[in-house]
Amino acid sequence: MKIIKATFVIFFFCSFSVAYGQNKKTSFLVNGKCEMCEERIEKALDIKGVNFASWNVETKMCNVTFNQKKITEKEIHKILAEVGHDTPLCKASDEAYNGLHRCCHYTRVDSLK
Ligand SMILES: [Cu+2]
Repeated sequence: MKIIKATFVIFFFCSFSVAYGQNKKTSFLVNGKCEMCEERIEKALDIKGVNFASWNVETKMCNVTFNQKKITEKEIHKILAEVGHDTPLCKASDEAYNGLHRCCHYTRVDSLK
């Protein structure tokens, strides 16, 4: 009976750590300007594999928790570039940037090219 109990406890902890290990918390810069950008960024990351996404209009930092089995960090950067926002890993196309609302035209940094 003790062995069964011990096995169960070990199994429980193993499955817990595996599930926990798949989730990664990260924070990176996303260029943007206003609350409309915040909405666009957070909406773009409302996808499978991303558990949490929040962008701060003042710090321009995006906090993301995602499932590494379902999506990679690079893919997240790519998605943000596709909706027009430069990140340190992925630059938005001129087309995507120009498609943004006038008030969202943030200053592009050359180092992000
Ligand atoms: Cu904006």
